[in-house]
Amino acid sequence: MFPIHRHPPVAQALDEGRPVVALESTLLAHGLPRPGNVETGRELEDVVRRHGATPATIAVLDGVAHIGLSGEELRRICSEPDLTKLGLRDVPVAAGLGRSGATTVASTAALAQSAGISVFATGGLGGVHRGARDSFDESADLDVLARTRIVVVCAGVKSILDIPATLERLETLSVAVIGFQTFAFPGFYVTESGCTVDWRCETPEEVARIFAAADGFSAAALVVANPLPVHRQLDPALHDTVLGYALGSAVEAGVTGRDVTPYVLQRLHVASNGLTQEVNVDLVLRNAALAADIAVAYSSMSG
Ligand code: PSU
Ligand code: MN
Repeated sequence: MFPIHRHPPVAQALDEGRPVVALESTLLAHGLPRPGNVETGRELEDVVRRHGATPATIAVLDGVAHIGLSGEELRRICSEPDLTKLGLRDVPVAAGLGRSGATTVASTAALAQSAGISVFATGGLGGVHRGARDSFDESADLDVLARTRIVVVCAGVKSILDIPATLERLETLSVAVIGFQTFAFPGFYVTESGCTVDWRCETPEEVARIFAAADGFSAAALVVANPLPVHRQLDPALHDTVLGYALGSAVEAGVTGRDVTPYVLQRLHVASNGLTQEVNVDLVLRNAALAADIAVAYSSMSG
């Protein structure tokens, strides 16, 4: 049997039908530099609590999938050397071998759903990489979202990707994408990606109603795109400059597979003197707050 452990406060909240928000660990372990990532992990959990929900940071420790982490376990995920990045296909392998790792959007969403959690916050989804026509590099996030019933709050998809192609794939996969108070699809570090979405909604209650309406009909995720306000985005000109450099340096270094995204994010943090990191933390915290509001609205509807 697949080994899964529910952190006691999370188990209690789920059993009592109280709102819970899943948080992923790859963005902490592989997307943000150490040692500040631990602080971000704690802040994410705090913001979810302040908005009335119970946080469940998800990771695999010594072969056991953890739904919610203790303070010590969170520290471990943020500091263990050479911690593995676990996509969905890697999770049973790590479980069978007794290994540890951080979970991506794909594996976190799947684990959250299996634990009965309905709302999940991340930074930016994975998607179709630039040059995917040759490399075939498309994040497993997309395929898993097509068959995982969960609300995912994000600031769009990471701007290192081919954003129009990613939106096309989400349409093909029948994953609904809704702008939160906007029709402009966000560009992760920047408020607008230049792409638009077909639907917008204005309140957490509306998101909860949409998710509830899909019950028994759609098995796919509902993606809620929550842009940064303009005054908090990364300067778009700086964004384009550092992104060009970071993508070029990944090609030069010959990075492939699951290392691409962490490598490019790390190059961005260095090239921008830490500005991309600050913006990344800011947007994830905002997504966690909105996710908690949605979880509260959804649980008061279903309860
Ligand atoms: N959001 C962030 N930072 C990240 C990620 C999301 O703000 O590092 C991670 C997520 O875990 C996502 C992963 O699933 O990047 C995508 O990796 P890949 O492109 O290899 O599928
Ligand atoms: Mn990939």
